[in-house]
Amino acid sequence: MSRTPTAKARFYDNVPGKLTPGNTTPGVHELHLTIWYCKSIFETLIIAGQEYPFMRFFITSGRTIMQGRELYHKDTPAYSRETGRCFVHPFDLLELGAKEGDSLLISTVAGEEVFSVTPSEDLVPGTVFLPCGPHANAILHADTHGTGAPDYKWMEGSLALTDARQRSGWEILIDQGGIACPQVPAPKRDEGDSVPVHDVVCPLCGCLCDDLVVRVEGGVVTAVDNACVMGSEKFLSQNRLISPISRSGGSWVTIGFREAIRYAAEVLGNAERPVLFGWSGTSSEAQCIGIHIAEEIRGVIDNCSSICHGPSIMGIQEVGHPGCSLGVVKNRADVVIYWGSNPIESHPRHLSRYTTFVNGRYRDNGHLDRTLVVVDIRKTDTAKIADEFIRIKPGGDYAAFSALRAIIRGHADTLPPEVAGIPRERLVWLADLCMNARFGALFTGIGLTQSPGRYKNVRNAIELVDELNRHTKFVLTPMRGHWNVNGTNQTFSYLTGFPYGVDFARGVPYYNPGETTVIDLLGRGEADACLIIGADPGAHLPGKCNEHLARISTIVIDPFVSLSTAFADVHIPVACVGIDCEGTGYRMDSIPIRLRKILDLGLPTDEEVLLEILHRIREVARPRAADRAELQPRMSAGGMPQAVRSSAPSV
Ligand SMILES: Nc1nc2c(c(=O)[nH]1)N[C@H]1C(S)=C(S)[C@@H](COP(=O)(O)OP(=O)(O)OC[C@H]3O[C@@H](n4cnc5c(=O)[nH]c(N)nc54)[C@H](O)[C@@H]3O)O[C@H]1N2
Ligand SMILES: Nc1nc2c(c(=O)[nH]1)N[C@H]1C(S)=C(S)[C@@H](COP(=O)(O)OP(=O)(O)OC[C@H]3O[C@@H](n4cnc5c(=O)[nH]c(N)nc54)[C@H](O)[C@@H]3O)O[C@H]1N2
Ligand code: SF4
Ligand SMILES: [Mo]
Repeated sequence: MSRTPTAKARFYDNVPGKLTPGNTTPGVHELHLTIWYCKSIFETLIIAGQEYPFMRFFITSGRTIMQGRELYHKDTPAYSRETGRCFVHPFDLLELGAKEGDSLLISTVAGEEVFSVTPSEDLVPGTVFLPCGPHANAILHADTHGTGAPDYKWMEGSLALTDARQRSGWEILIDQGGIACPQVPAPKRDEGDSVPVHDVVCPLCGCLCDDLVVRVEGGVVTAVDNACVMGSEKFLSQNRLISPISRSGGSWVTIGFREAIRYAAEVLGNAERPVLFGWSGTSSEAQCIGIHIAEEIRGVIDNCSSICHGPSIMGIQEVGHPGCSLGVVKNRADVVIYWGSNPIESHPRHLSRYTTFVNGRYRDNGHLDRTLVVVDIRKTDTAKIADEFIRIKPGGDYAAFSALRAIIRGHADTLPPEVAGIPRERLVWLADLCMNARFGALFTGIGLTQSPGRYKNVRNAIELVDELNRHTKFVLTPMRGHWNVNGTNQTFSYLTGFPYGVDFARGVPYYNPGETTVIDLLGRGEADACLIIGADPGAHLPGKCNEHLARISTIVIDPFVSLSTAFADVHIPVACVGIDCEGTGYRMDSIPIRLRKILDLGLPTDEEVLLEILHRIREVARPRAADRAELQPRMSAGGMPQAVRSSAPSV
C-alpha cells in the first residue's frame, strides 16, 4: 500500500483545533474544543509527481445490520466487504470525483486503509461513517483519555481516491503480526429427525430475546424462527473448531485439550502482568471463575464494558441510575427516546419486543400510543421510522442535555438560538414532550460513551432524567451491547467491588479506568500475557493493541474462529453458551435469564476449561504466588463458589 507521510504531515499541520491523541483530556471541557465539523476542506495531495485531490473529514464508526449478520463469519469475504465500506455524502463524492464502489484511501494519525465507497445521504457532508471492524480500527489510535474507551466515534482524517487494493480483515491482522486463518472442519451431521425447540434464548445482544424456535436436525441447527438476522446467524454459523489448535511457525497444528489447558495455565501462572479480557460472550458462572483466576495470578481482569458502556457505569457511579425493567417500559411508556443509539441495526427486536411496536398493559394501541424520538448525528434506519428525528452535532450531547435541563427549570430564554446544532424551538418542543409524558423512557447508546464528554454525557443525561422526575415518571436504560455484558458488571461488582478493569497486582482489587483497562494496558505495551474469552479484539481493538497482542503470549477461548485467533498461541474451542451448553446471562435491564442447551457437540464448556486452568495454576504456580504473598497481605475476592474450592474435574 502506498504510504504518504509528507502529505499526511502537511494535512495535519493545517487542521485547526485538531483533536490528536495528545491534546484532549476527559470531561466537559472537551466540548469546548473547536468542533471541526461539516466543513470539508479540499486540498491536493502529490504522490510520485501525480496530483490527487483529497479532503479532510470527521470520521465516525458504528454498527450496520450487515456487519452484525457477519459477526459469526468473520473469516469470510462477506465480512471484510462490509467492514471495508465507507459511507460518504454524495456532495463529498462529487468533490472527490468518486462514485459508488470506488476505492478511497482514508488516512488518520494512526495509519491509512483502503475503503470502498457507499454513497449515503444520511450523513452531513464532511462526515464519513465506517462499519465497526478491523478496517476502521486499523486507522484508530489507542488513546482513551483516561476513560478506557477509545475514540471509536471521533476520528479525523483525509480521504483521497486510490488505485490501491482493499485488504481483507485477515490481511490486516497478518500485517499487525498475526498468522493465517486456520482450517475449519466441515460439521459432522448425524442421522436424526428434525426437532423444533421452543422458548430458546438468543445469545447475541442485550435484548436476550427468549421466544426463539430453533430447529435441530442431525446435531446441526437448520432453522431459527423469531430471531433477527444477527441472532439467526449465530445459531446457523458452522465456523466452529472442534479441537484446540496451536501456532507452529506460520501455521496451525491440532493439539489435545489437556495440553492446551496446561499451556494456558503455565503462560498465565508465569506472567508478570497478565490480562484476562472479554467475558461478555460467556456465562456469569464462567465469569466468576475468571475472577478467581485473576486473583490467583494477581492479574488484571477486564470486560468489554471498558470499551463500550463503561463510561455509562462511571456516570451511574457519580449520580445513580433511575432505571426499570423492559417490561415496565412495554406496559407504560408513552414517550420513547433513543439517544446515540441505533437499535434497528444493533438491537433489531428492541422496538418490537419492549418499547414501541408492541402493545402494553396500559398501551393498547402499540406505537399509536407512543411517541418515538431519535437523537443522532446521522439519519439512521431508526431515525427514519421515528416520529421525530433530531440531528445533533457530534460531541454536542452534553450541551444539549444541559439546555434541556435549563428549559425544564424555566430558563429557556437564556439559551442561544441553537445548541449543538439543534434549534432552540426543537429543544423546547422536546422538553415539553418529556415533561408531559405519562411515562418516559430514555435509551442511551454508545454515541454518548464513545464521543467527547464520555461519562459526563451519561451523567448529564441521568441528571436530566432526575429533573424530569420532578414533573413525571422518567427512566434511563443504557443499550447494553452483548447478551451478557451486563452480567460482567454484576459478577465483577459482586466479587471484587468494581464493575470492570480490576487489577489484582497488589493482592487486593484495584480499579482505575484508563489505567487498568484493556486498551490502555495493551496500548502502553504493559501486558505480557493475555487470555481472551468471549470477545474478539482482533476485530474490535485499535491496531496498536493488536500489534502488542501479537508480540505476547495470547490464549483464546472461543467456540468460533474469531479474528483474534490470528494472534493466538493456542485457541481452545468450547461449547457455545445458549447453543451447546447452559449458562446465565443478564439482560440490558439487569434481569438474569437462564440460557438453554439445544444440542451437544461434545465440547467442554467455558466453565470446565477455566476451572481446569485455575486448578492447574494453583498446582503449578502456588509456590510462586506464596512467595509473593509473603511480601504483601492478600484479600479474597468475595465469596468463592463451592465448585472453585473443590478440586476441578478433568476435561
Ligand atoms: N449489527 C450489530 N449489532 C450489534 C453489535 C454489532 O457488532 N453489530 N454489537 C453490540 C454491541 S457490543 C453494542 S455496544 C451495541 C451498540 O449499539 P449502538 O449504541 O446502537 O451502537 P453504534 O451503532 O455504534 O452507535 C450508535 C449511534 O451513535 C451515533 N453517534 C455517533 N456519534 C455521536 C454523538 O456524538 N452523539 C450522538 N447523539 N450520537 C452519536 C451513531 O451515528 C450511531 O447511529 O450494539 C450491539 N449490537
Ligand atoms: N471501530 C469500532 N470498533 C468498535 C466499536 C465501534 O463502535 N467502532 N465498538 C466497540 C464495542 S462497543 C465493543 S463491545 C466491541 C465488540 O466487542 P467484541 O467482544 O470483540 O465483539 P464480538 O465480535 O461479538 O466478540 C464476541 C466473541 O465471543 C465469542 N463467543 C460467542 N459465544 C461464546 C461462548 O459461549 N463462549 C466463549 N468463550 N466465547 C463466545 C464469539 O465467537 C466472538 O469471538 O467492539 C468495539 N470496537
Ligand atoms: S434482537 Fe438481539 S437478542 Fe433478539 S434475536 Fe436479535 S440479536 Fe438476538
Ligand atoms: Mo459494545
